[in-house]
Amino acid sequence: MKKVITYGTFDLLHYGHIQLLRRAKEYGDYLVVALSTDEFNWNAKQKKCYFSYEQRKMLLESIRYVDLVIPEENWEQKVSDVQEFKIDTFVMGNDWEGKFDFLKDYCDVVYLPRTPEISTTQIKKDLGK
Ligand code: C2G
Repeated sequence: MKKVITYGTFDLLHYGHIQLLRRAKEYGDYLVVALSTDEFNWNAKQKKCYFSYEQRKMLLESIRYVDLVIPEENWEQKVSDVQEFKIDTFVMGNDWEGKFDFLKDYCDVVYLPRTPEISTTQIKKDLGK
């Protein structure tokens, strides 16, 4: 069984996220999503999520491409995640191009083109109008 992992906040889940998850799943049979906790989002990414971790986790678990959701609590857990879950391929959107190449010692690393024109920031801006 080929296993894939990806990481993210996935707040205000939108079709760009779904496109990423759909393409990530094409690299294997089992997709693990490491979902940023509320604390990690705030402390490490200065992101204040609209939906809580539990709400974002429930949303992700309802997506057909997703097989398991685990918490992302820090920047350092990726190597141990890849080893613990016997991951074959790590996938991220290409806004992270090159940032996780250190994982190439442990698994394949794939950066996929982001879905243009949609982002949580854009949604919030448009709704604020
Ligand atoms: N994404 C995308 N197209 C968009 C928006 C997002 O392909 N229009 C992808 C991102 O590239 C990322 C994933 O969807 O691979 C999740 O996006 P975010 O929730 O914004 O993730 P981020 O905050 O970048 O967290 O350790 C890694 C971090 O946790 C990634």
